[in-house]
Amino acid sequence: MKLMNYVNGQWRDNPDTKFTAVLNPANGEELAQVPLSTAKEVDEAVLAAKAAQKKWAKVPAPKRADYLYDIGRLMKQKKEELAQVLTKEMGKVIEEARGEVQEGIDMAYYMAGEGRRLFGETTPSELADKFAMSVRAPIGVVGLITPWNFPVAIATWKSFPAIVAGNAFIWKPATETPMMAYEMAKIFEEAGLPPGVANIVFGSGSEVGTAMIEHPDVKVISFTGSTETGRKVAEAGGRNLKKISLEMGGKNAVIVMEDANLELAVEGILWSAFGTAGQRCTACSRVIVHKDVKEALQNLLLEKTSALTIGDGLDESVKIGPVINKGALEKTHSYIGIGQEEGAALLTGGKILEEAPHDKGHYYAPTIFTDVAPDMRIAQEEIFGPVISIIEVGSFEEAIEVNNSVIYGLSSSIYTADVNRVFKAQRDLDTGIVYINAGTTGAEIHLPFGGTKGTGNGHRDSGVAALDVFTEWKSVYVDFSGKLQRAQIDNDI
Ligand code: UN1
Repeated sequence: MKLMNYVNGQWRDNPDTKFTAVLNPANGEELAQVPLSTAKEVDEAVLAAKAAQKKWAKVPAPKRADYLYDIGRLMKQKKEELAQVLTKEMGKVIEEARGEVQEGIDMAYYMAGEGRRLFGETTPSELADKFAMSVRAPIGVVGLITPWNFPVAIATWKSFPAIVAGNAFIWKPATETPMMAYEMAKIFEEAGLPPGVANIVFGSGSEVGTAMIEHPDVKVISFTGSTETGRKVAEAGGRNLKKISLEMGGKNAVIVMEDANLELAVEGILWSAFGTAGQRCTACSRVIVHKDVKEALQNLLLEKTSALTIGDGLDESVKIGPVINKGALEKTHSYIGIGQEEGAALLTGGKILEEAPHDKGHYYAPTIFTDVAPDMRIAQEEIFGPVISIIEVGSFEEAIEVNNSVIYGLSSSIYTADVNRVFKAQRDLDTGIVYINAGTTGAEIHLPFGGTKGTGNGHRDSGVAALDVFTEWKSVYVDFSGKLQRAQIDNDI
């Protein structure tokens, strides 16, 4: 199957376009061919989006939201079909794929509700017979660049607020996972979204992404991906005076204090560390444990890890799917040598699974390092694979300090029974998301999603905060005095 761009409500192909194969990471099977579009296709999409946006901005927000209710309903109807495609192209296990599609459905209904709110503010004027208010205005054409690890959910975090706020968008999905975008384009079409409001241009970041960032008519770039790429997006976007919203890496930790429920903590760690084969920006990759319970926690972790089944995510009994591609496999594996050289002890895993039934896909054994020092590379750098580092600490204060000692600040978690520690932790953990007695993953769509430090640049996806990315404040003054009233001058009442 050859995928086509979706521009101005049409499926477009170009005889000169080159393609690349989309491969199932579980078995290497070719699923589709994805176009590698060029700046020309981006220009065409922006032109269509610009024309469509002018009309779309005039559609009342509750009516714009009606399309999102339809999109949500269609996603719900096709939930299983979408989840199957998602597992095939991305590799995550089917249960998680269903969860991800559900995240998109939730976002559709949540943002549809915003169509009847999109609250602004009324403010007293300093002058008599004058009315002042601030309203949220659409921005125009916006560019969305999304990653392969959450090909549908993250796209909905960005595209749905963009739609309800009255913008038109160009979406560049990751070339590894274009099929979910293709499915979403079909849903946009079926929901009758006016042509040009939603446009999808497939291709690489260096070609399509760059063309979007450089285009003068694209006013916002909302990007999720690595910190390294995000920095380039910010630099190019800055030069072009764009609003840039970045969601990037993480080095998330679970803290386990001596008063924690260890069984519960282990379940949370395994789910957050090895779910999605560790390929979430929220994945747990450090376990910071109090010395009194380190041994017990380690033993439990080892026992439960050995029971995890690894394989094709379409098999309902499988708990860990493949990593996305060979590059990811190699990058993950390179950290084993790095960790060992630094003096960490490998407790389990540390290998690429190469024998049947794992020989055709990209499978990595869930890996646990212990005796890790907080400043080792394995405890500082984002690996984005199923690897955790256990770090021992002697106190609550030290645990917080170690948690905050990385350049990232996305998610953190603490297991403790002490209510004072709970409140101190939620205040002092320097991350955009904090969990108490739960792992580092599982953010809900109606709360802001994002992080501090090297994880972001102050913006948030999802939640009501997403509207701040896709709207601009407009302050409106209505003078009904019938005479010239001068602010700051005629105000001595
Ligand atoms: C990501 O990690 O890239 O909070 C997104 C979570 C999911 C979203 C993760 N709801 O783990």
